Amino acid sequence: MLQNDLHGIATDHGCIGFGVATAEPFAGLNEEMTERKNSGLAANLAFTYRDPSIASDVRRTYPWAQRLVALAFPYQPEAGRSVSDAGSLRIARFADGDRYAGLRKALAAVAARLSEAGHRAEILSDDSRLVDRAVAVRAGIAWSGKSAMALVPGAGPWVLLGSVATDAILDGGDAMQRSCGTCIECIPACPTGAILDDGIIDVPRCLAHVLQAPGVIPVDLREAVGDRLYGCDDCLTSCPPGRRILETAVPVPGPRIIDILGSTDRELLDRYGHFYLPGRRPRILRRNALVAAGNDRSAHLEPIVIGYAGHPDWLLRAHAAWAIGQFRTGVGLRALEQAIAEERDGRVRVEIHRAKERWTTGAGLR
Ligand code: B12
Ligand code: SF4
Ligand code: SF4
Repeated sequence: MLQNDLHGIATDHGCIGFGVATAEPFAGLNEEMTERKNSGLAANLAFTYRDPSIASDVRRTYPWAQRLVALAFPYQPEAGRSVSDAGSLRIARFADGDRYAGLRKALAAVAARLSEAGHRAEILSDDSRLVDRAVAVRAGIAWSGKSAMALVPGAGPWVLLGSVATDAILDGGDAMQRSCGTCIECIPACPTGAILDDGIIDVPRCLAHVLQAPGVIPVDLREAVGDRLYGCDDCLTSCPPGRRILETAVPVPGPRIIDILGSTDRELLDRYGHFYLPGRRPRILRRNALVAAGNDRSAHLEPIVIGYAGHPDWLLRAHAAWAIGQFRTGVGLRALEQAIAEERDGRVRVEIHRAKERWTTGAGLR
């Protein structure tokens, strides 16, 4: 039977979750997303938020859709555990390599089997036209965690999601009835307090967003950025249903801050071109690494950070000024004084003045 074949294909391709959801619109989701957008909770996210009326109703894209075959693909323990070491950076595990590759293959194999049986089949995963977690929960393969993560028994939050829209009338299960119960571990684990309520994330404060958004990183979030280069896993690592699988993952050292700051754009794109980088420009990686350098404060980083005070890109000069202020050394103070004498960009001047204030308001030299 087709349904069993599809399940078998998904399992053979390493999926931990397989389920079928109806293709009805997700009641109330368009309004919910529009409300989050209007209240600022969704920051200025594009993706699904570009048009929530589409993302909440797959038939706006594929009017023939009857079912969504939902898959959950685990990426632990293969992705390893991040380690925090002086002078180095952490990358969220879903982004350290192409973790979607296995899921894409599984979705393609499911779609191929549906086509072979004479049905229409279109793959949707991390696509602006569908909210993947809503599909996974409706298909009965995940429950919705307080962290907003879709949690799958056996892997917790360490799964990537996708589905195949089809006109085949497959049997659907019920939405998963599990819940987080009394657990609240992800809420205090979030470094910026971005988890507001059951499944509601204050996106402007979520570091996964902050580190991929263009422009200036808000000053009040820079210390919370810590040693992150891209993404944030704290609400995943703190989540008990994912702990057992994470314990079997081996520690993976991250890149050195000095290497990121010392690499050319070409080298950064070769290594990290699979990240979401606005405009495909690696400047946000340098920006993030400057903030991490200011948090790290290892002495060997100060000269390269000071070098960035003269960078042609205003965004990098601005974050370099903040980072220099974090080192609080005499060399740094002199670098800021020289920078303010030459700086014409108002956005950078504000940062330099703020960094210099550290000395005049009593923070003093280290
Ligand atoms: C935009 C986006 C982000 C944004 C905003 C995330 C957010 N929580 O709102 C940012 C950049 C911050 C982000 C971060 C991350 N993301 Co992201 N992201 C997306 C994206 C592209 C769209 C999500 C979206 O539109 N959500 C809208 C909100 C409203 O829905 P939701 O919370 O996702 O789903 C629930 C609601 O829809 C609810 N629902 C359904 N109907 C209704 C009706 C009503 C009335 C209500 C109230 C609710 C409701 O049910 C769903 C399940 O609980 C999806 C891919 C996709 N196309 O779906 C990936 C996705 C959600 N991200 C993913 C990942 C891995 C991450 C990170 C872990 C990455 C990292 N390590 O840095 C973090 C986790 C942060 C977090 N705690 O959520 C995975 C999540 C896998 C999983 N197991 O849940 C997805 C599904 C990508 C994928 N295909 O695998 N992400
Ligand atoms: S990804 Fe990080 S910042 Fe965002 S909600 Fe989870 S713990 Fe908080
Ligand atoms: S940490 Fe606890 S409350 Fe948060 S998502 Fe995981 S199980 Fe749910």
